[in-house]
Amino acid sequence: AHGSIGNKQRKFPPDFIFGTATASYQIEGAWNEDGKGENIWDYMTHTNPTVIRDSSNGDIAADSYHNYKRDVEMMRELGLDAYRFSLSWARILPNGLDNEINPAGIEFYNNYINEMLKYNIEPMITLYHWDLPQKLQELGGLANPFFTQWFEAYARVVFENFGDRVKLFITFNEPREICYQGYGGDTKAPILNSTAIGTYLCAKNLVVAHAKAYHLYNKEFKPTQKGQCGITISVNWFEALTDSAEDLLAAEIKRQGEWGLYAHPIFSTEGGFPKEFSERVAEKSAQQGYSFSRLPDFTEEEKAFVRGSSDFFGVNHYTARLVSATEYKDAFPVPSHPDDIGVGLYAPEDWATSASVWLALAPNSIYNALNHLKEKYNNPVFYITENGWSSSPDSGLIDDDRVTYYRASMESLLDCLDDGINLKGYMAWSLMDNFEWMQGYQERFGLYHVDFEDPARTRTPRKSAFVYKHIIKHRFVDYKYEPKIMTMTID
Ligand code: PNW
Repeated sequence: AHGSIGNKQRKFPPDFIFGTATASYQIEGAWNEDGKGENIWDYMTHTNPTVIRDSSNGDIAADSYHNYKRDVEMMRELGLDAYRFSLSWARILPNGLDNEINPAGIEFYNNYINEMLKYNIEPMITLYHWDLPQKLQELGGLANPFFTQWFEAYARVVFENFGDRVKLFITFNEPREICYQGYGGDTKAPILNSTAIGTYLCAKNLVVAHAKAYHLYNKEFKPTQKGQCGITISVNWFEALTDSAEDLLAAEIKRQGEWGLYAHPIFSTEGGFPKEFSERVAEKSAQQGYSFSRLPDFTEEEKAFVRGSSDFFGVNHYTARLVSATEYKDAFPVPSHPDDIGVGLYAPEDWATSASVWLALAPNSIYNALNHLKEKYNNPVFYITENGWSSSPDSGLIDDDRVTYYRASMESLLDCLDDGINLKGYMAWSLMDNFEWMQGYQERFGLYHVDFEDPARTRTPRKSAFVYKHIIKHRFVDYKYEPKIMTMTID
């Protein structure tokens, strides 16, 4: 269904929201200024710098703490309807708990929000994009069941201070990356490497914490503030390599184990962790000599509390894989989360590759993922809250591969809209180059290039910025459009 159907040019409806996304630790810098507390990324990069590919950190990053007006100017240049960004928990609550609120942190976000609103740019706030206050990590972080209380207390401070002007709240960014990479593995802070246990404790506490924040908003704030509160889950598309029953089941188990763990408790009608995956972990746990399943249970009360606790489904979507039941599965340590899933993955060679090993351009994968979620969870309101392409630091401003990727994404979005998927908006990752976690500054996702050698952190639009701007303005994908003189203006 790609391209225009017949002669009819496919257009985005006027109320479709286009934006870009960023995250606090990746852009803000000012890691110890004006009363901000230490978070797990500050702690990890300072105590263990070599875990980052170029031994860098987010101490300064894109220095958005001091450049926020320039950030908003870039949003205006692009003609954005919305901007998704995250709050640094430790900038607001230096020790993580609400007995001590940092007024300078509140002021910074007020300034950022007010600057956006001045130009009709709708702020979309993520409460948690991976930068947990270090004090709370020392108590176990998301593996401690009291995390749910700490998060609720933080959420209250956020709704109280910003909810009069901010109408779109996202509790968590990417539970899978938090739990699987940070608690299960060593590819995100706090690098706990507790694959068989930590991943699942985190998963359960995270969805309950999300639901607590949701219910708090719903009961105490929504009646007057009238906004929406949801969650963002990374949903890459996983499709069976062949039509064999084994491969079809493998693909379903992969989907359940990757994002179903977080989506099913919240968006399904039955609630709780996904059935086949839960049974598999319970069985393996028994074989492995545990007297309990490594995947915790929900009580019926918890299930009911979590079920339906989201006003929308935020999807971060980047790529896809083909899934096979037989290949590679014995390569994983036992017990481990990848062994619990136990499948092989392929990316066909004709999918264009980016600067990130995990990111290839898969055909129509936004549509494939959303169409699956629509069927499974009864067509909730969707936002694509991230989608983007990486290039190497020296790749310059003419980013034709990124332009190709974004145009393909736009066609996929239009397929979603044609098919009645309840998709309301799209946030490109990212507004500008930033600290790409374990990859440091070696993978760039920005529509704007950032010069990290320059103390001013000068931002310069790439070709993709002009193309995205053109799409937002004209509401369709114009393949004839070629920005010639790359001078940015505010229209
Ligand atoms: C996202 N995958 O993470 C994060 O939310 C951003 O902070 C990050 O900068 C961006 O993607 C680019 O990496 C993901 O394996 C990382 O498919 C990996 C995947 C998905 C999302």
